[in-house]
Amino acid sequence: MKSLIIIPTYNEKENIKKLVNQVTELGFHILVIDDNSPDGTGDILEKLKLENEKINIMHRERKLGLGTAYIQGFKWALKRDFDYIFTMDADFSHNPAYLMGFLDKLSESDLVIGARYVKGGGVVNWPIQRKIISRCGSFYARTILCFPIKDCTSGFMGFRRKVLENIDLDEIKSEGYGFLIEMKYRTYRHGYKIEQYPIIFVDRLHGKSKISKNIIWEAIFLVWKLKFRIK
Ligand SMILES: Nc1nc2c(ncn2[C@@H]2O[C@H](COP(=O)(O)OP(=O)(O)OP(=O)(O)O)[C@@H](O)[C@H]2O)c(=O)[nH]1
Ligand SMILES: [Mg+2]
Repeated sequence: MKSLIIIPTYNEKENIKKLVNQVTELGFHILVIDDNSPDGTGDILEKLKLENEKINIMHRERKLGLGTAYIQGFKWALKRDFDYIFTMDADFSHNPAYLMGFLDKLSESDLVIGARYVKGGGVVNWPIQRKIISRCGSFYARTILCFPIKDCTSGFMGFRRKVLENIDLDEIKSEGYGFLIEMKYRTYRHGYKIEQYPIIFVDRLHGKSKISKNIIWEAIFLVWKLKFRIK
């Protein structure tokens, strides 16, 4: 069984080397999708790749967003022989140590979600406002879409290949949090088995957050679109 970890990056020079080393040492292949980071993340990756054959890099011309990065990454993985495909942030909010547990759960489920808002999960170092927005966002999406997912905006996920083969990736146009909700909802509507795996999410120690207010608004409207469009 072969697994690929897809990691989108934009200005992650403080994190990328350590992260890539930790993930590949666990035996995983990695695809980093870098949007021409002005801080030179792409160059650091090219150097690392010379010594590590598990590293793959996709360079994009400019900052094109998390959603399109993942869609391109999924398509790249499906052209190759990967059985399990994971999504993960580069900023160590998603601890690579959980990947083995995800993999274990994927033997009996189709999607594993690293979930903060289940028993055993949690968030460390976020200000109270951010905690409230995130929890309310998940509650809002779960209620409107009537689906039993506790952490709808988690970006730490593991998919069985067949899920990505059967979701129409070209139909997905959402970004940021909207994209993360949409992937979970489409997987659920297809009837796939979803496992919520408790994780402790730690706020980034290095580098800056790239999320914007627009992305929160987009997610608020998207939930209604998904409710009426996806049967
Ligand atoms: N390729 C690419 N990667 C991106 C883009 N925007 C964000 N990322 C990466 O996506 C991941 C998540 O972005 P973050 O800024 O950490 O977003 P977040 O985790 O919601 O916000 P923080 O909690 O503040 O870190 C990180 O690995 C970023 O480097 C983008 O436009 N293109
Ligand atoms: Mg982050």
